[in-house]
Amino acid sequence: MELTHIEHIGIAVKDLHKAIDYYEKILGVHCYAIEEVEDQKVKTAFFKVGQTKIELLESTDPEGPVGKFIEKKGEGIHHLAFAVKNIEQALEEVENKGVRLIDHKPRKGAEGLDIGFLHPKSTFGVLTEFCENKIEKD
Ligand code: CMX
Repeated sequence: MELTHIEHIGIAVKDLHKAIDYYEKILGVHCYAIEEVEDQKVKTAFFKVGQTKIELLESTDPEGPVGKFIEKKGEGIHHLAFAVKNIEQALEEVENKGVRLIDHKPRKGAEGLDIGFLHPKSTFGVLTEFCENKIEKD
């Protein structure tokens, strides 16, 4: 398995537009995309800082993963996403080493990436995502 870089850091927020204002007007980074991911029950906003992205996540459903996270823990860092070279192989490899997976097979996430989550109870409390950009490779 090869992790190439930190693809993005996911941050749960209550109000996407207020959070976008902070990143744009105070930190001076440009929001280059807003996208709803229905499957994940979130609306996302993306910023680039070097080759790492910041993904802001506003829940669209209190029963979704981000809605439940905010209810329990409040706003804050929600997950850490690593870019991997081969997501199917990376998920299989960590599972064989005893890590509990949320996704046994990749699914489609924001920006068309293939994504898969590792359970935070198995990863020292950090919800961890693997991402592979198959679009760039086509
Ligand atoms: N980071 C760390 N720990 C987390 C967590 C997070 N983001 N979300 C939940 N947990 C913890 C809970 O606090 C709970 O801990 P305790 O048992 O000590 O209280 C534990 O994980 C299990 O929580 P749960 O109530 O049993 O399960 P949930 O229904 O809250 O689901 C999780 C948790 C991680 C399995 C679920 O959120 C999930 O499947 N996440 C993956 C998908 C996702 O997060 N999508 C949103 C982002 C999409 C995108 O990037 O586009």
